[in-house]
Amino acid sequence: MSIDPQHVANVFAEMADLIEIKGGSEFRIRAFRRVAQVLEDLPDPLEQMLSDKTLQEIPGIGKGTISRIEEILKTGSCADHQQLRSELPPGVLEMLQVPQMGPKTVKLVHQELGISSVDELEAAAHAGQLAELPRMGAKSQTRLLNAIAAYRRRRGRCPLGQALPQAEALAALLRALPEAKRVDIAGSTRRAKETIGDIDLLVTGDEVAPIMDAFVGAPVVAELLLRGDTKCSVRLDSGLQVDLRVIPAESYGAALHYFTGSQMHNIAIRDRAKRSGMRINEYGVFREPSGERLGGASEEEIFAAVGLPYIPPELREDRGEIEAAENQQLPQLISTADLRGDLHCPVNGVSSAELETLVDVAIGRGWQYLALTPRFGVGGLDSQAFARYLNAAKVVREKSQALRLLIGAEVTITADGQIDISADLRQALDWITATLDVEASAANPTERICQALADPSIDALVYPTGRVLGTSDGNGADIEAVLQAALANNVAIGISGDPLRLDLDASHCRRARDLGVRLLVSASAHNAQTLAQIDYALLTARRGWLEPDHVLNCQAIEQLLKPR
Ligand code: DGT
Ligand code: CA
Ligand code: CA
Repeated sequence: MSIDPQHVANVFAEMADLIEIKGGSEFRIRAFRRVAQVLEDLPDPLEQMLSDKTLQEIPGIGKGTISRIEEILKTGSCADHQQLRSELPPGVLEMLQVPQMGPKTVKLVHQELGISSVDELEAAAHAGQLAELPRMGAKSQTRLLNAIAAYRRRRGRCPLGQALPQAEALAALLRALPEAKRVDIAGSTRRAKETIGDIDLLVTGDEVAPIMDAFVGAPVVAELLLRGDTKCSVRLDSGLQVDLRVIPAESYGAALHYFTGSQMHNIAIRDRAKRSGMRINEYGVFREPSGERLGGASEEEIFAAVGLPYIPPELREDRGEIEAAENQQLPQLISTADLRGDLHCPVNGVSSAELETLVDVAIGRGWQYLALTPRFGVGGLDSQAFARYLNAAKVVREKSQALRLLIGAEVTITADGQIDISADLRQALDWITATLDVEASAANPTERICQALADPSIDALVYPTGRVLGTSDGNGADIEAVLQAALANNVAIGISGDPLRLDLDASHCRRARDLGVRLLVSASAHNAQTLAQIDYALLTARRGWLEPDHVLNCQAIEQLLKPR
């Protein structure tokens, strides 16, 4: 597998949290958090920056840090990390996974009440003990109980953007085997559901044993859960479970269709077959009652047997796709080749070198335009840094012949439904994306967003719900009202490919499509490396039935710029 800087960053962030809970050195806490931040925003691949020694030129990255990073890359952890983990009960770490439980609160409940697990935390909240702690209260106690419930619901499901790379790496490992004739990802991962329970892989090949041996022996496999004649299940280091099935070629299509699901879609297809005197299962299509085999080698044969065209996996939820197929009205789903650029790019680093790298990657994807939208104000660049960005971006724009660079910003919507940006700056920018700052937003999210959307200088609303998968349900705005306001004001709505957001989600994409709201498929990249996240936004758009016509960044640049 490729080197994942995010994992290394997570280890450093966790070490900082652990030190904070134990009450250790402020200096070390800050130092480790800084390293985590640096690793998340690397301008170049980590592997390369280690080998050409550019990593250690970044302030805050010393010799000790480099050797810790190397250790983490080799073993997944480092000695300090292991030591810190051993000093606290494991349940204390788990509490950090609960939304709203930062290290400060975990420390507070651990020290004051001796709470060492999520279960104990829940019991204490029910007993009203938390409300008596400093900085807590009855309200935060209720919020915490909701957060624990949300955590329990989501535990075990992994965001698509984290599961898909793991599925693809395993599929690549299997494809490299001479015995494997065909390998596919199935299940919810193939349907691009926003969270994944487990990964399902399908292989067909001449021999089962060598394929299973290679799978079980993969470096990322932590534990073998089950090994049968045709099925094998493992748990990965990441905690994800993977089911592998080895299928004979003649039933491969039937199995791929069956194990892609969804279950509701399968049931609807089987019922349809039954009505025509056929039986469909994971082994094939059969005439009833004779049992004569009619097909099953390809998925197309399954659909053809029930008189339907091929239905793309992202639509297979029994949410109208079978009727649409029957009426020859399946959407011509958007694909990578339809994208002409990205219009939401909240870059962190804004030096001309970083912007040039980004432009190069965008050109490499065949794009014609790119809107830079660093966050301005709250949680982003201050006026001075923004001025430096404007200068750097102009230099890069001058040089960029192959790609039209739009100089923009991501601005936050204030408590009174305004965007906090001067008239001069509005004039200077080609493109403005707005978002509600979730941290600061409690009251009237719907009104504030809708009011802001009436501002003619806003081109797009990004992170419309503000949700973070597994952490936060978001800003609480009434999304239907927001979509209506976007339609009325001709503002596009972003679909973020940020693996933890996928915001707007697929079902609201479909609603936006039906209303006629324009959408924007975006990587929401913070740097050149994360531009590839656009794939997750694209998959979400496909699950939302979107065609190129519904998506702003499938249009030519002349068609999408508003007059300023
Ligand atoms: P997940 O893993 O929870 O994210 O969702 P899936 O859809 O990947 O579900 P999974 O892994 O349990 O099973 C993969 C597919 O296999 C599922 O989408 C449909 C099919 N399948 C599994 N169990 C049944 C069943 O009892 N009946 C039918 N009709 N299909 C099933
Ligand atoms: Ca699955
Ligand atoms: Ca499964």
